Amino acid sequence: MKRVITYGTFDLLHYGHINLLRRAKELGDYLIVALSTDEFNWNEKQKKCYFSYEQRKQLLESIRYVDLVIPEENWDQKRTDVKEYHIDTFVMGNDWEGKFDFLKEQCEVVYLPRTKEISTTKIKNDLLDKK
Ligand code: C2G
Repeated sequence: MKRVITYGTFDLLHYGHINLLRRAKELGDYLIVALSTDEFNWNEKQKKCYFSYEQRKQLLESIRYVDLVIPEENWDQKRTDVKEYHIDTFVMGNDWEGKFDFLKEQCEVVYLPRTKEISTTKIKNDLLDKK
């Protein structure tokens, strides 16, 4: 069984995220999503999520492509995650191109093209403009 992992915040879940998760699952048989915790988002990415970790986890667990959701609590857990979960393929959108090549010693590293026209930031801005 080929095991795939990807990481992210997945706030205001949208079809760009779904496109990523679908393609990630197509690369294997079992997809793990390491979901950024609220603390990690705020402390490390300065992101204030609209949905809490538990709400974002519930949304991800309802997606047919996702087999397991685990917490992403720091930048440095990827090496141990890959080992602990026997990961064959690490996947991220290509806005992260090259950033995680250090994992190539442990597993395949794949960067997939982002879905261009959508982002959580765009959704928030468009809603503000409509006010
Ligand atoms: N994504 C995409 N297309 C979009 C928006 C996002 O393919 N229009 C992808 C991103 O490239 C990423 C995943 O969806 O692979 C999750 O996106 P974010 O929630 O924005 O993740 P990010 O904040 O980049 O966190 O340790 C890695 C970080 O946790 C990644």
